[in-house]
Amino acid sequence: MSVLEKMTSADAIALEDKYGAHNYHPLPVVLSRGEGVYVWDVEGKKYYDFLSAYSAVNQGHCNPKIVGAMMNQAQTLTLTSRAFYNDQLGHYEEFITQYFGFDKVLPMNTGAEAVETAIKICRKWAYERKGIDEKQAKIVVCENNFHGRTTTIISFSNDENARKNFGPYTPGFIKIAYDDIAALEEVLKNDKDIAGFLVEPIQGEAGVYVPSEGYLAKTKELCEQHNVLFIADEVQTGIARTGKLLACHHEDVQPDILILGKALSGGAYPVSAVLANDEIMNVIKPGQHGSTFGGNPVAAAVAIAALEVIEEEKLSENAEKLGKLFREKMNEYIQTSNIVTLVRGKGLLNAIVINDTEDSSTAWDICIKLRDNGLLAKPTHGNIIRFAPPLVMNKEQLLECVTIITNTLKEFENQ
Ligand code: IF1
Repeated sequence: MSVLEKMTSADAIALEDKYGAHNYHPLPVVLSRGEGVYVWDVEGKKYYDFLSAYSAVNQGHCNPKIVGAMMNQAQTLTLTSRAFYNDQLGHYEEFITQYFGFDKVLPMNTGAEAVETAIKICRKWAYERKGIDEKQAKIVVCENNFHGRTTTIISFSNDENARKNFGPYTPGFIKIAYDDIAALEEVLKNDKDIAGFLVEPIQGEAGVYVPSEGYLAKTKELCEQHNVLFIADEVQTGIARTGKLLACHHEDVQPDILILGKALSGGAYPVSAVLANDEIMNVIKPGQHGSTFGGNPVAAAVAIAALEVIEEEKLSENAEKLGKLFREKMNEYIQTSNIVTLVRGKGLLNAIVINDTEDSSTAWDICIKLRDNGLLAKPTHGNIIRFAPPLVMNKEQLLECVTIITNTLKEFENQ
């Protein structure tokens, strides 16, 4: 194809199919531009983005303040490695620790790296502060968790597709049912080697499962009683997505270890972070953990801008308000629907359950139709469709999206 010919969606898909690993099955749409709540495909068709890159683009596509901070730093100093200091990192560390209320931050790049970092810190704290015997520390996790794709993380996944034939698996994890306080209490009472409890405040990938009111507060309390670290994975639920700065804040819970990613950069750059207080974070000494890009000057500048946007544009409040409106409108529709059984979520992290079997293609077919009608979303597992627009959406845009969604669903009624 000559460089003068404009690439079509089909060309782009064919190139990825031929030269790219087949580790995804994307919805057939090829995006070339994003701005705020909108994205455009290579043919120029405009869509509402109702996935936000899995809640990484909370501040809207190509947010001017975030991109401006990135461009400014990128033409000044991009990477020094941590072999030397740089003039952005200390300022960022002070900013983010005060923003979330912790003594220290360990800067990383991806969510999975931050989860791995939290696991390492928790284990080291268990041996050097709690006094658990070396190599005996265990971390409690929940059934149907999603914390990333590294070998250790998929070792404690129960999603066969995510873990099959990637063994041998990392030991030291105990799985319990999500939203089951008694199950956690049972483990903590009977096993002296528990170092931490790693939990998503809302299980995103599993299908946006919101735990019972009080679950986070009660499990945090149990962890305190048993000297176990409460580790909140807010990679997807954090940064205003659920209507509070952190999903833990709905129950006034301050985690012992906080994991952030995705919207920490507004989707402009890979930035993740692990936050904790000194008595936990100070178990890490020089040379014991790190990464080439962790804490780089561009990440520092981008993350400050991304967090400032959350505050300046009151995106937590907007997510809370529009999320309630979304669920209210969807519930009105569901009263008369035979294709949707329920809507659930918090803030602007929501999902609908399609009235069909898990292995049916109905949810996928609905997302294809939503695409044709100008809105992009994707099923999570089987018959569940996640809806997560950028938090900069306004009421008129949300109501237009509700109309697109309900009109599309009506095409599948009584089929
Ligand atoms: C994929 C899922 C969402 C996460 C939580 C850690 C990570 C994620 C709670 C790791 C990442 C992404 C990964 C991406 C799709 C997306 C996802 F479907 F995989 F599960 F959002 F629900 N903790 N989630 O949600 O962060 O290393 O990706 O930066 O792998 O397909 P990461």
